[in-house]
Amino acid sequence: GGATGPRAEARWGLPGGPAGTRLFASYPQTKTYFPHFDLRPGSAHLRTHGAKVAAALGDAVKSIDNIAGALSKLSEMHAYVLRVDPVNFKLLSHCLLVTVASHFPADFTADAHTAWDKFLSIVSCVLTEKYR
Ligand code: ZNH
Repeated sequence: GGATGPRAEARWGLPGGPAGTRLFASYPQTKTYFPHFDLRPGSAHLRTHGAKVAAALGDAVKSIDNIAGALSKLSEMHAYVLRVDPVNFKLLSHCLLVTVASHFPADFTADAHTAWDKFLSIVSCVLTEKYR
């Protein structure tokens, strides 16, 4: 991507915490995966976990030609241990997109939108492919 495509955000630090806050506020059913977390906006759990998710997305960007390889451990974990319903990946991707757009409104061009959408679709595919 361009000015605010996935590559740029990986450098600046993706706002993973705020995306999680949006996820749990807009789609409360997703909270059932985190009964052991304090999910109030800005909580330490949200910030720590958001940073982990953002770091994984950064790894995916660094291995943009082999995202499946970069995320294979996480793919197994989400399929076999966490058992997250694949539907939720669409919801999180949407929240990530909205978060990036609202943090970087001027840079969120149609091209940046397209790049993010494509990138998050690939990541979601990789993280859910072991279910099948
Ligand atoms: Zn997830 C975890 C990433 C989506 C749920 N994840 C996780 C981690 C990471 C991630 C990195 C950490 C790991 C370790 O620690 O080793 N994710 C991710 C990504 C994505 C995701 C990149 C996309 C984009 N997840 C998701 C969803 C859900 C989830 C959608 C639901 C809703 N995860 C989860 C859980 C966990 C995780 C539950 C665990 C947590 C704890 O800590 O406990």
